[in-house]
Amino acid sequence: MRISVANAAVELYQGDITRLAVDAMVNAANSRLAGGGGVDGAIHRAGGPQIMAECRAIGSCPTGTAVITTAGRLSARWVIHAVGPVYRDGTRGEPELLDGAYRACLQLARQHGARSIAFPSISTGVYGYPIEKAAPIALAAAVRHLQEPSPLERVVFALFSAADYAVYERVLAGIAPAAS
Ligand code: AR6
Repeated sequence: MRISVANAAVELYQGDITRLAVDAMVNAANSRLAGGGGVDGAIHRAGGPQIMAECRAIGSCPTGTAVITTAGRLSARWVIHAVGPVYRDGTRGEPELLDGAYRACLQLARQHGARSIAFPSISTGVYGYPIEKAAPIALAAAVRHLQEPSPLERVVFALFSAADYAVYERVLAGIAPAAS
């Protein structure tokens, strides 16, 4: 699925994010930038050791923010490591922190002149954020960003499972009329 926002597109893709060719690939990292499972493991495996070397040099990244490295062997120029919140009950600032992580990525992409970016569904795996609650935050952050001047022409959300894709599809269909 794809919708237009200003001169850009928001697209949904089902599958492994590391297979995409984009300027900026977002990783769902932890605040120690220590690597891990899920999409973090997949990105470091596919991209090779250069990415972890740069993460070590940066050191850490507070929850709700993001840092940028090069992308090793990936078909990308940069990896943006975003740290989403661990979900507890939704009253511990989780929505603001998740929105902050997406906004930080989009801002870094803008600062670096990226024309395309791919996001995984940050926090909705190991960190337990319910995807029905996370998808509107993710998509709204992208739409808001594209309504302001930005070099981004494509914002792709890579959803690993068909079930996750269906949730994003439903939410995106709901915001499409207001976005275009
Ligand atoms: N491509 C796209 N999406 C993927 C891929 C992939 N290759 N692999 C998994 N996903 P998670 P989090 C989906 O757990 O919840 C790590 O250990 C997955 O199905 O990767 O933010 C970090 O080091 C889910 O929908 O990230 C942190 O410690 C989504 O990506 C912690 O997990 C996010 O799941 C971060 O947890």
